[in-house]
Amino acid sequence: MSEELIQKLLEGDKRAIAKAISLVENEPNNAKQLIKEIYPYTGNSYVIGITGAPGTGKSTLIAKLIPEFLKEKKRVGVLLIDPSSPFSGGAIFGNRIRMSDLTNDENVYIRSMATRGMLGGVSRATSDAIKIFDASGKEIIIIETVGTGQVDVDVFNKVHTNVVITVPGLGDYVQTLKAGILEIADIFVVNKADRENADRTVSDLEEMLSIGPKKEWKVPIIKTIATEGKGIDKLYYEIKRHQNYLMTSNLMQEKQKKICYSDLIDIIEQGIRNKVQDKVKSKKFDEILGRIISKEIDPYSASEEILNNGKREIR
Ligand SMILES: Nc1nc2c(ncn2[C@@H]2O[C@H](COP(=O)(O)OP(=O)(O)OP(=O)(O)O)[C@@H](O)[C@H]2O)c(=O)[nH]1
Ligand SMILES: [Mg+2]
Repeated sequence: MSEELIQKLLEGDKRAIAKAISLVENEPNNAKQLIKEIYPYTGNSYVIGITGAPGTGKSTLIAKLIPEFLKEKKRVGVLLIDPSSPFSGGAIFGNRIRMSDLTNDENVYIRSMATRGMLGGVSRATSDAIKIFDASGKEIIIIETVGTGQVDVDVFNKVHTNVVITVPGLGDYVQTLKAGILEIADIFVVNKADRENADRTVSDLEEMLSIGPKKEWKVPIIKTIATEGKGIDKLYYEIKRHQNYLMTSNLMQEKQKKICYSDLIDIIEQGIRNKVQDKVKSKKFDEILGRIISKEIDPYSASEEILNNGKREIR
């Protein structure tokens, strides 16, 4: 990316943001250089995760939540991480539709990221996109992800406030995610509260939360009807309250440290994985593979030979 484009990105230019995120999606190596250059300009955003099973109403809810931030003159970036799973193939389209009213607002930037076939890993791309939004001056960043464990984006390691959405009748879903979901939720939303059994879902959640270890932050459970904009004010209030809670304790620094930690580990892991790929593509690898097949060498010794650049491990 040219100096000029970086300058534009820092000024919040939508086209520059779009280019930068495309770089992250398609050319991870060039994106690396970009992130290095913009990193000093990051650190001013508040990041909110909206996680939930497909179709629970995440996009509808986000579309209703954005205006609340706009009222406060905040600039908002939204990243929709579209699952690659076949059963929610229509997600990109649905997400766009639900937010189409907002895309023309100069203070809102909405971007989907398709995870299918992405080079360099979804987790990396997500962290990089957050940095791009951050450097471009978005004070609020909202990340929509499907929390089914299918798309392995541990988004809760990248956000300040994680909102987990469920709907009435998704009891089994909540059950299966039980342990994990309790750990990662800062706020629970029971959306589609116009449906039967919403109160039952709330009390099920309450019960689950009461079993878990007591924490200083009591996870609120909010009922919403996203399609009608009901309960959005409460959700907005709780997000603010959680932000305030982090800010007024030293938890914000802890959170920041956790985010940087997982980011760094992620980058190191990706680097090692790339190195493995390089090794696999080498001629030497093919040759050693042949030797394993013909029993000339066992796979452990072979891997030692590869990792030590041809030398056997000496004991
Ligand atoms: N009855 C009812 N329907 C809702 C509510 N909120 C959203 N929906 C509907 O649920 C469907 C899915 O909504 P989305 O906002 O696309 O859900 P999502 O979680 O973003 O879906 P994916 O991105 O595909 O995972 C749409 O048809 C919405 O109109 C609600 O509170 N009540
Ligand atoms: Mg959606």
